[in-house]
Amino acid sequence: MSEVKKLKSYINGQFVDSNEYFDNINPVDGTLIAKVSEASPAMIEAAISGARAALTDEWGRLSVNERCALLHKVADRMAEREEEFIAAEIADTGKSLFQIKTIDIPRGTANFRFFADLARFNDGETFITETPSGDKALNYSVNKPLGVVAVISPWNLPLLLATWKVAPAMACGNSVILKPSEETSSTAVLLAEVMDEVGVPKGAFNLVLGRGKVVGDALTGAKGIDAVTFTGASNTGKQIMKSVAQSVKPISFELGGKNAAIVFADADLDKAIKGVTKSTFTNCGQVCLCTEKVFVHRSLFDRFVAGLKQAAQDIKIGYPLEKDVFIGPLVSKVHQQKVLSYYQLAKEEGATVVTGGGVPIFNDERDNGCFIEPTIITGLDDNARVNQEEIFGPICHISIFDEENEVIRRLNDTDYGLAASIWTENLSRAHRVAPQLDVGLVWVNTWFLRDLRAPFGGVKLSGIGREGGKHSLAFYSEPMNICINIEQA
Ligand code: NAD
Ligand code: 6OD
Repeated sequence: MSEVKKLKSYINGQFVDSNEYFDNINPVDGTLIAKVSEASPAMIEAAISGARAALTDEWGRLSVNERCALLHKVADRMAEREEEFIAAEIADTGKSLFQIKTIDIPRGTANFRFFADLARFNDGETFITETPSGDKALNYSVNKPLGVVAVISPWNLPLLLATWKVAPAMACGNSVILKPSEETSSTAVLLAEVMDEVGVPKGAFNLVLGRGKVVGDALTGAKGIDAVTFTGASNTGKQIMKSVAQSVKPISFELGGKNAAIVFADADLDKAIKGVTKSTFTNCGQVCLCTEKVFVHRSLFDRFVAGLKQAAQDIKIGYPLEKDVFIGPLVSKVHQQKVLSYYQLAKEEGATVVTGGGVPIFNDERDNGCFIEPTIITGLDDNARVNQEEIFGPICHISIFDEENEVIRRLNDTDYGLAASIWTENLSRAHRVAPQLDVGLVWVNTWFLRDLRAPFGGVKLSGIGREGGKHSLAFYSEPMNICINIEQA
């Protein structure tokens, strides 16, 4: 029997084992993938002091060009080891090979290339000031790193969302301590190996593995952490906010969503059905941007429901490497139970189940996994819990609307505000409606089409701050003003 793999933290240039482990389980069939060594308090301390020292050691002395060239080497090595990243992400999440190959892993690599190029242009401002005495002054700003940045990332797009923060933070000259989700440590360990292989100076990138309530909480409250950047659930965000309040650290929060799609009477129906299928069921509904509520104009309602039902029933669920599989399992048994509890709640709240609502039976080892049926429901009020709380699974509720103003009001009537999508062939309507939606991001006749330069983030319970392009640089660096008196002859 081969020995079970052990996943270790990477601290100040060394892989370190705490000898305290928890299991990393494959959600496809419930088998053990690896044992994860949970970082001890002493290891967290060592990561912080290593990261602090790096700010003035070799890492801190690199020029922006040298730093960014190194980050390109990270991307190059990730690309060389792409097959290993793909296999690791598949094992941890059970996602389809198609999704991992087209979204998760290439975006992980692209994040390093993009921010390495962009950070070279993180220029400051200059002002010539005329003083009351008749002298002049030159005011200019230099962008300095924040210091040691704690990056806490979720399990749904593990490599993509970790690198979305690690890459700009490092490009701006910070040293980083990454705490990935306990469900998905594998690609983070590969990333640490890559950092080591390409010669990233010790302490610049650290990885601490472990559970959120243990390692994550210890990290956010620790002295020596200068900023916290977090992607995850809104409730976790509330806890982190309390933890960082004592030391008033800067925070960047990408949190949960309860995103809606609107299908107007002038939509291209086939396009809308295809788009909402993608936005509801991609990654088994485990993208913060996924649609969980659909408002359809009365004139299209019956045809839309029938079309989406057919599309949901046509989705192939199965093994990650199986041909034409669109969705795999949910990430864990705990998450499967959570989503199933919402399927049950929907019935208790009086929903009509159009399709799905349970767990698929395979009669093989996948019955030990975390699969769930794509589900469509109708008939609930907007204020039903199922229509207000984030489920994070492959389910949407479809309801009827009549008027443009009515649907804008109903879409905005939620505590969340991450993303929305609008389906219409009327250009004026698209431009008129989009800015009235209380969200950070609106897609028109598309979904999850990303430009890394564009601002990304939510309002209300969906987050604080923006990432993407210059917004990431603005968070991960701080302008310092230098004012020079210029005496006039
Ligand atoms: P989660 O909040 O449970 O965990 C996210 C990370 O936080 C993990 O690394 C976890 O270990 C850590 N954590 C948990 N408790 C902590 C604590 N008390 N202190 C510090 N760290 C702690 O979220 P999840 O279940 O991994 O991910 C799903 C959630 O993330 C959904 O709500 C989803 O909408 C949200 N999400 C949002 C975005 C976005 O960009 N807005 C992107 C992806 C996921
Ligand atoms: O594409 C991105 O940059 C991004 N942050 C996606 C987030 C997806 C949430 O699950």
